[in-house]
Amino acid sequence: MKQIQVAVVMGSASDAETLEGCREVLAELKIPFEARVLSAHRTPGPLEEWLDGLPGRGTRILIAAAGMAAHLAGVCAAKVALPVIGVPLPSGDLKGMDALLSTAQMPGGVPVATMGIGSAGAKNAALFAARILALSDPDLASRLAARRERDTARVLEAKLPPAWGTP
Ligand code: RP5
Repeated sequence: MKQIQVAVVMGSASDAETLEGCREVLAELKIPFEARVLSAHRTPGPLEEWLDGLPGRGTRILIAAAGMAAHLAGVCAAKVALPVIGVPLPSGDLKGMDALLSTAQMPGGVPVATMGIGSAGAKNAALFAARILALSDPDLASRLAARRERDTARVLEAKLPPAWGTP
């Protein structure tokens, strides 16, 4: 069976677009991952089955992303003893504030590391997972350091429109 280091679960296929930055970072850093659509509310049985199989496949970190009354990350943290990173998504009338509170306000004893709402949170979830994995993987640590250097250079080399004058 394929070994995966990071498992990504989202509550709906409609979440995939917001999670694109997460996928890109995991792929760029060559972190083996798999992604599934499973919902704490709509598919609780299949979610539990999938979670049961993760530790046996080498999974070390779980990223769980959902919108609205987002219980997905919390349910994952309740069921498996892996670090769970939660990403609240901006679907529905409350634009992610509902998901942020549902994901972050966990009862003591069941930790979820909650990122910001939406695409920035999704990207950061993958980078946070990479930082944890890099603690015990020097090759990944080098790839991560190279990515940080590229990100730094991009900011420093960015040009403002001429109306702002030259520094
Ligand atoms: C949540 O409900 C999902 O994570 C999604 O963000 C939101 C809406 O889902 P769909 O109605 O688009 O399937 O459970």
